[in-house]
Amino acid sequence: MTEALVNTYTNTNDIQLIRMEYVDKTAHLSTQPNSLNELIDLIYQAFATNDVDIDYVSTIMNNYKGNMKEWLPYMKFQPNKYTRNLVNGGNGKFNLMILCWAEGQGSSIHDHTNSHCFMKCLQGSLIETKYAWPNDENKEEQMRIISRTELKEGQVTYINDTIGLHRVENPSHTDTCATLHLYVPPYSQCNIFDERTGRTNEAHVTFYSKGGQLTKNE
Ligand code: 2CO
Ligand code: FE2
Repeated sequence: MTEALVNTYTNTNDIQLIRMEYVDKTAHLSTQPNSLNELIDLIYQAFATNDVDIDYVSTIMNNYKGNMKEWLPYMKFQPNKYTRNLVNGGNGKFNLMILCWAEGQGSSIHDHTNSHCFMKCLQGSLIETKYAWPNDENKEEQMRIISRTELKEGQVTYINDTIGLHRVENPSHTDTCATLHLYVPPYSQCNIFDERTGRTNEAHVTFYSKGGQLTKNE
């Protein structure tokens, strides 16, 4: 599954051929990262070209187990809002980050600014609610839920704007949650939506820390 397939090729044989090419492009790469650094190396190699092989990236995110010691520099919880902590800026091609959700914290309903979004639950569990895009921006309507899924420890999910919008929440009142997110390409602005009306607003997304160092929330 690659982005480049969508519009350029319409003939089934072409699609088959191109798909094989993409399989070849990642075929030499390991699918088993044994550390966070190995995962980062593989992501860099997977994005050596501008193609995004969604299956391959999901596989390595899924196979990465890691441990708390590797995540600790990025595990920073705040009482008022979930925090976004940059692990690696991917030379401008991607952003890998750890999001820390304190008890009961959640996001607004949002899009991903035409980026690919991979998300893995490292610790705890999350609820992901997917929504359809509002039909008519002039008509105020309750937003339609497409699915509501629990993302358990170790699991990976993927979303982009074609699939829809989502809200992510830590439903637990006793446990925190940490997730690993990969956005390709990186983005600093997204749209947030009001569930009851579908009304939208632009939001700037910020990092609470970068490389383990607190930022002043740019
Ligand atoms: N997209 C949200 C963010 O980057 C988190 S929800 O998972 O994609 O803040
Ligand atoms: Fe998101």
